[in-house]
Amino acid sequence: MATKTVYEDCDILVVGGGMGGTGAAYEARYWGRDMKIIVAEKANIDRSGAVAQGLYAINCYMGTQWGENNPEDHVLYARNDLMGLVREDLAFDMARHVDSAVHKFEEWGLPFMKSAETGRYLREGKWQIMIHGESFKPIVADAARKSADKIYNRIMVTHLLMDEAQDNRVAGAVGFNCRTGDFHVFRAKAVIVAAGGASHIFKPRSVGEGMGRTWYAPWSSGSAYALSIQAGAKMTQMENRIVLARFKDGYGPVGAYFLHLKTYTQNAYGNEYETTWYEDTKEMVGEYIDHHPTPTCLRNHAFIQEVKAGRGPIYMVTKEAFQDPHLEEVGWENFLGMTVSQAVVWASQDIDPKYTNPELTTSEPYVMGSHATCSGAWCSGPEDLSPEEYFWGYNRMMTVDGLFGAGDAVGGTAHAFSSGSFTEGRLAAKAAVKYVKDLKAENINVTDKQVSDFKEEIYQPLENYKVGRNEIVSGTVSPSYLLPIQGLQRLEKAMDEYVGGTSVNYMTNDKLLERGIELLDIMEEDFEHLGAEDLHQLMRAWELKHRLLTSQSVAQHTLFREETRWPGYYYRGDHMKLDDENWHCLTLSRRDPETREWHMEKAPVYHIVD
Ligand code: SFD
Ligand code: AMP
Repeated sequence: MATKTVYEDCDILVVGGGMGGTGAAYEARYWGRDMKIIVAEKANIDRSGAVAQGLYAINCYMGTQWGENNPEDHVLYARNDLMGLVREDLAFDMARHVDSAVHKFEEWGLPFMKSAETGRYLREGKWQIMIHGESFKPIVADAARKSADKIYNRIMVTHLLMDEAQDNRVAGAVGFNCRTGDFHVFRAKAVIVAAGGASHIFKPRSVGEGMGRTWYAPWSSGSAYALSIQAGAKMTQMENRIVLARFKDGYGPVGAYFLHLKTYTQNAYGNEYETTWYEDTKEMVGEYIDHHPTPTCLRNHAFIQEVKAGRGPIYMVTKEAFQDPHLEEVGWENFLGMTVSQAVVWASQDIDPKYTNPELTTSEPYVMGSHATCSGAWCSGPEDLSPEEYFWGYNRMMTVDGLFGAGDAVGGTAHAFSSGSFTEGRLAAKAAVKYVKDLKAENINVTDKQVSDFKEEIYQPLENYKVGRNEIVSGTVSPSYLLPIQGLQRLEKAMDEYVGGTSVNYMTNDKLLERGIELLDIMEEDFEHLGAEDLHQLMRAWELKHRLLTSQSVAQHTLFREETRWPGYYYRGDHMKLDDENWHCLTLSRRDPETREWHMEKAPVYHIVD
C-alpha cells in the first residue's frame, strides 16, 4: 500500500513514554547534552500507561533523609515478598536512587500530603507515601517533553531493528502512527524499552460490556516483553505473573485501605480466615509463611482457599474506619484520583462503604516487573554492585547490545512501582548515554530490505481484511481472516484454562502447560491471518501479537519451574510445594529469533544484603 515512510535518526530512542520512559528521557538529556533523544509512544504521554488515571500513593520511597529506611531494608522487603527471589543488585540500585526521583516530582509540582506533626511526607505504610496524584502523569510527561528532542505520540512500535554489521546489536525500531497510518523508522544508537507490562493475556473477570475493566491498564499489551523477545533478549522470571486482591468489579487497589485506613478482611460469616490456612500454607512453603510482612502471594493463597472452602465472599471491613469523616474522605478520594470505576461501581450498586462492607476478589494474572512481581528482561546490573554473572558492561542493558530496559520491562526488580520505574528509566538512560559515548554503536548498518520487510509485515492485517472481507459469511465471521478481538478472546481462554487463570483457581500442571503451549503455537500460525479494518484495529492486531509472545514466554517459564513457588499467584498441581533445594534460582529463557525455539536455563540468586 502507498504509505508514507518517516525516518528519524537519533542517539537514544525511548520506546514508551510511561513512568520508565519519561524518567529515561529526562536523564538522557542530563548526561547527553548534545545527543538526539527521541521518544516513541503508542498513546499520548500526557495520559499514557499505567499512571494515566493518576495515583494516590507513591509506593516506593525510602525516606533516607529522615532515617526512615535504607536501601538495604528495601532489598530485604522485596526478597521476602517474592519468596526469596529477586535481583538484589538491581533492587538495591533502584532503592538507593529512588528518593531523589521522588524529590524531583515534588519540585515539578506534584502535591504531596504531609504529616501535621513531623512535616514529612505522610506515610501510608512503611514504603508508601500519599499524594494528590490525579495529575502525576502530565507532570512527569512535562519533564520528558522538555528533555527530548521530539516526542512522537500515537506511534505503536512493533519491532526493533537489528544491526546487520554486528551480531546481536540493536539499531532502532519501527512502528506506525495509529492515526495517520504513516510508517515510522527510528534508527538509533541505543534503545530503551519502557513499554510497560501486560494485562489481557489471561481472561479477565470482567467480560462482555465490562471487558476493558482490569486492574492493570488495559492498554498494557506486553510490548516491552515482545519487542525484547523478538530481538533475542533473554528474559527472567516470566512465570512470576501476579494476582492482586482487589475490590470487586472495579478492581480498586487495596493498599491505602489496609495500610492507611487500617481496614481488614473477613469471610462471609464475619470471621478472620488467614490463620485457618496457616498450617496448610506452612506445609507448602515452610517457614516463608512466618515472615513479616506476609508475602503478597501467601495472603492471596489464604483468600483463594477460603473462597474454595465455601466461605466467600471475602469482605473488606470498612464500616468502622468510615465512621471517621477524614478517613471516609480518604477512602473515596483514593479511587477518584486513581481508579474512578471503583467509585462508580459502588455508586451504581448501592454500596456505601460506611454502611456496607464491600467485597474483594482476586484478579486475573498480569505480567509486570514493578509491583509485587518481577517478570521481565534479564539485564546487567551496575558495576559497583553486581556479581560477575549479573554484569556485562552497562547498567540495565539487556543481553542484546545497545538495548536497555526500564520499569515493567526489567526482570528481577519487584516493588519499584511508579517512582522506582521512573528511577530505572533514569539509570538506564545514564548507561545508554555512556554506551553511545564509549563508541559502542559505531558503524551500525540497517539495510533497506530489513526496513521494507517489516513494513510489509506490519500492514499485512489491513491487506488481509481488504482481500478477505468479500467472503464474510455472517456478521463478522470470515473464512479467511480473524479479527483482533476474536484472537484476543481465543488467547485469553487458552491462557486462563491451561496456564492458570481464574476459572481454574490459578491451577496448572505439566500436561496442561504442554497443551497450552501447543495451542499458543497454533495461534501464532493463525495470527498471520489477522484482519484489520482500520488503523485502530491494526494497533489491536499488533497488541495481540505482542500479547501472544508474552503469553508463550509465560507458559514456557511456568513449565520449566517445577515447583509451586508463589501459591496465590499460581499452582503447579504436579509440584505443589516450594522446592528451595532445586529452585532457589532465577529462571532464564531465550527464544531464538531464527528458529523460534525456546531455550531455558537457571541462573543463581545472589543475596548481596545480609
Ligand atoms: O497501589 C508503547 N501502580 C502504582 N504505583 C505506585 O507507585 N503507587 C500506586 O498507588 C500504584 N497503584 C497502581 C499502579 C498501577 C495501576 C494501573 C493502578 C494502581 C490502577 C504501578 C505503576 O503505575 C507502575 O509500576 C508503573 O507505571 C510502571 O512503569 P512503566 O514505565 O514500566 O509502564 P507504564 O507507566 O505503563 O508505561 C508504559 C508506556 O509504554 C507505552 N507503550 N509505546 C510505543 N509502542 C508500544 N508498542 C507500546 N506499548 C506500550 C504505553 O502507552 C505507556 O505510555 S497500586 O494499585 O499498585
Ligand atoms: P496495592 O494497593 O494492593 O497495589 O498495594 C499498594 C502497596 O501496599 C504495595 O506496596 C503493597 O505491597 C502494599 N500492601 C497492600 N496490601 C498490604 C497488606 N495487607 N499488608 C502489607 N502491605 C500491603
